[in-house]
Amino acid sequence: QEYTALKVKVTEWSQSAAEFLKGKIEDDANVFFVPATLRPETMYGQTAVFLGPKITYGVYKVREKEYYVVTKRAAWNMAFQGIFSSGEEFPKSQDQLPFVAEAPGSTFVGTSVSAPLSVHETIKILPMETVSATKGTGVVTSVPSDSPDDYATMTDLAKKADYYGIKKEWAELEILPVIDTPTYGNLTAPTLVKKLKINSPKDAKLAEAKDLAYSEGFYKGTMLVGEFKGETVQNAKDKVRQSLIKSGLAFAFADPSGKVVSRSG
Ligand code: ZZB
Repeated sequence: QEYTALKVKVTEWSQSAAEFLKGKIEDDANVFFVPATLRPETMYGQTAVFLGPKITYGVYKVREKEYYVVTKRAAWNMAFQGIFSSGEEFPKSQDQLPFVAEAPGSTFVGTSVSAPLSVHETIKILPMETVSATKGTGVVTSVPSDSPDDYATMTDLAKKADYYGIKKEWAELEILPVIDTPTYGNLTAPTLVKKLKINSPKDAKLAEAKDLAYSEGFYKGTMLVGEFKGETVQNAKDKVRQSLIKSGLAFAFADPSGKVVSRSG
């Protein structure tokens, strides 16, 4: 599975993350959460970055004063793809990774980050219970306009903010239309979630909603924002990806053990 790995930069740590990282990285270092996405053309609509609250994330040193936060499994895959310039190029074991520290996702919740292309200047790290530890990087960028899972999770987070230990407004950023489609309009995910009467992030119908959103968006979608506004998603997808990679805001990342089925991505 070939993903686009996006460099989402930390602008302000949550209190628990700041305490945890104290003395472990330089004060002037750049730290990035790195979500893996199959939908680079939707990055304009990012409203949060999700971590599994109970999943363990590592902080890895990429080069001088630059760190990535991902699962150990993803760091191991990155090492073999030559993404780290520090550490062993072909590590023989996981202890040769350029590892600095590790903590559960919950430690980072509330951290402010700046996500490439997002219309929102900064967004928050938020918890998502359905993140898979064994897919991509374990970091997921939230695009509630076009991802039914993300819309269902954002809705739930806003509804039960106290329970999740977050501020309600962190989960209530404006949802901007990114892609227009003939069947579901310009907010595909909210439309599908309502149509299929999905009311929980764990609803089994989300799998169907995701399949419908993927194919409608890819085969029939048109860009409503950004550099390739007016173009079909089929045309714009790779252009957005290449533009992000060229500007150093993203890189190609393969997940060798991911599903092999092609998903129009
Ligand atoms: C942004 C985005 C925007 C995504 C969208 C989807 C959609 P798949 O299809 O099952 O292979 N993702 C990535 N890693 C994880 C993880 N560890 N746990 C849970 N979800 C994860 O999954 C690929 C998509 O699932 C990725 O693309 C990512 O969300 C999420 F508008 O990135 B996507 C209709 C989907 N729309």
